[in-house]
Amino acid sequence: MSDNAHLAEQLDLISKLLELNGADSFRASANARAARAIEAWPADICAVARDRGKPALMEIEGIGPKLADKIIEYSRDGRIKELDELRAATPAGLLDIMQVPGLGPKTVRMLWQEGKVVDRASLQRIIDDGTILTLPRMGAKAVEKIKASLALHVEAAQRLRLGPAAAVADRVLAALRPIVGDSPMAFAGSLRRGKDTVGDIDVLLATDNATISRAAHEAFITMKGVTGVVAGGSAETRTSVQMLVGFSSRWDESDDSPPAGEQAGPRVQVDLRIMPKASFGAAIMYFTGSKEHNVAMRLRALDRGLTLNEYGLFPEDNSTTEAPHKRGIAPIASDTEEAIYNALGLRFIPPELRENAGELSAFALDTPPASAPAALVSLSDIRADLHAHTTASDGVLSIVALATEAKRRGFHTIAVTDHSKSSVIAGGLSPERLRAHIGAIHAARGEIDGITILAGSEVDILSDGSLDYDDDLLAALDVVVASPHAALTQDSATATKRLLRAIEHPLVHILGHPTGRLVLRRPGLSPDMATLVAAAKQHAVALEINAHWMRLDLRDTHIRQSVDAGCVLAINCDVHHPEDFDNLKFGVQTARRGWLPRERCINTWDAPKLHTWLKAKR
Ligand code: DGT
Ligand code: CA
Ligand code: CA
Ligand code: ZN
Repeated sequence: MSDNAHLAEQLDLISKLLELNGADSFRASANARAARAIEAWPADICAVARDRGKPALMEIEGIGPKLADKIIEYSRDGRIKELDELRAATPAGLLDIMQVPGLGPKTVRMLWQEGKVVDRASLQRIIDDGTILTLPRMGAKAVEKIKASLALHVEAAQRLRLGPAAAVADRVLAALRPIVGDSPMAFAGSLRRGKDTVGDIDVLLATDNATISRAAHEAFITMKGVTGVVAGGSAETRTSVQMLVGFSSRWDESDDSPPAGEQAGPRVQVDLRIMPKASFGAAIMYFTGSKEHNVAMRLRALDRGLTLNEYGLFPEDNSTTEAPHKRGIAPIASDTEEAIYNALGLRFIPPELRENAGELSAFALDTPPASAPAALVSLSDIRADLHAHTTASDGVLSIVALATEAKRRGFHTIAVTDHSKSSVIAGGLSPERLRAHIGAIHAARGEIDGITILAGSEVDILSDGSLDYDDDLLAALDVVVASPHAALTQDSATATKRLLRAIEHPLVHILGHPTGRLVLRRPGLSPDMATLVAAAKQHAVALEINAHWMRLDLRDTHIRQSVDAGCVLAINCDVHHPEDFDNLKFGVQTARRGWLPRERCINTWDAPKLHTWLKAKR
């Protein structure tokens, strides 16, 4: 973390603690304002303090004499005494509660003063016994929100988002690959199923070679980033370690490369299981899960007089003492998942579908081809991205650089959709700037060929469902993505009306990240999905699956509802940075979890079909 970011964080905390302790609000907001100024300051603020002193600091908008003194103190001592004192004067449990999103200092102060809350346990107590409802401003709805935030906060401490988890798994496989040669190795569990969060990472290695097995075990527990070996399990075939997540991202509050020698930051457990080569298929099937899918599979085997476990599918077995593989009984199928599914009368079931949500009957071999599910969307099917930002708003790429990157990735179409005027922090465009931007997009078409650059906008859906630009301006765009960004705590009925209005707007093509949720951070809107998907179908609006692992919005269950209702969907990367295109795989996995067929995903269509679909609304 840069000094500016760290200092800004400290001042923000001072502001919050002042408010929590009932200091006058002017003092609190002066600290918060300074924090924002410092965060946005393009150069090292401590260098300004050291080299040019107090007068130079006070020239910065938002920094007065008292704040300038604090900055000087920080640049000299690396700390601020006022913060130490405030911390000492505040119950530690309240500092913890303030970390919960949605619980601001004002609310926490009231809970403390009026409800005698001092930590999470006492907060939970007054929620459980209902006394919280007797406190000022604590109606049933407000309490529901606090409950949801608390649950999310607890979950966030125990689970990891898909993107960082996949990066850890890739690092683990890369570390082991040179040691295990061409032995089969893969990750399994919820990560392979593409769930939006994972509890731990399961890695499987198949080898019959004791030397490789020992070396892999040794390399695994000494990998870079390992902070501890978890006890338990027979060491050679099952090992668990704690590993630093160490993943840098513009979304994560934590900077991940901890200073040398310091082992800070979030961790995740990684399990390594080493299996005999002959049972790799059975093992990866078992450890991919889900548990519910496994149970259903085992019952299907039993129905056929067979036994299924992580070593294989075995003939009828009446022994209660020892598993069949231990008694030298040969499996019917074990080396590949496909062989096992086939032996149980099933076609191969993609991992993303293994949730015991109808996949066994849908993939039965005796299902007539006409009623078998259509081919699911896959990564290589995606040929277009319809939601991307440039330097005109909050992206880092120019129009041409964005198009060049999209072309390099094999896309035939890229839509430039910068933010609209109400997204002030994201640099949203005024109508005049958007008109000029459309001109710039048209001009960029002359600078690169082999890809279609569409002029678009990610237009804000305001809290009442109206859009952030006039219709005549929207009509000048090739593509309109309408997204909610503010007022994301609206109640369900209001949110439904709001989003419905955007869907019914004749110039809107795509409903962008429809709920605005952030995984493990913010619940977002909870509209009535049945109403929305019916309207989206009727008005031919594509619902977006935002592929960023922080969003994955729509989520899997919503996607399935949309698919069942006959909607088309879009999978978009919401690119701000060139690497954001890499998130596409998470969007596709989420789409597959929602059973999205290829032809119902507009990003898979060829250029003429996609462009015709877009023009139908112009
Ligand atoms: P997670 O880690 O909480 O995100 O979820 P999973 O699905 O990765 O679960 P995990 O890591 O506990 O176990 C990996 C897989 O191993 C799981 O998906 C299915 C299988 N498995 C684990 N425990 C059991 C069990 O008690 N019964 C059955 N049938 N399968 C299990
Ligand atoms: Ca797992
Ligand atoms: Ca596990
Ligand atoms: Zn957006």
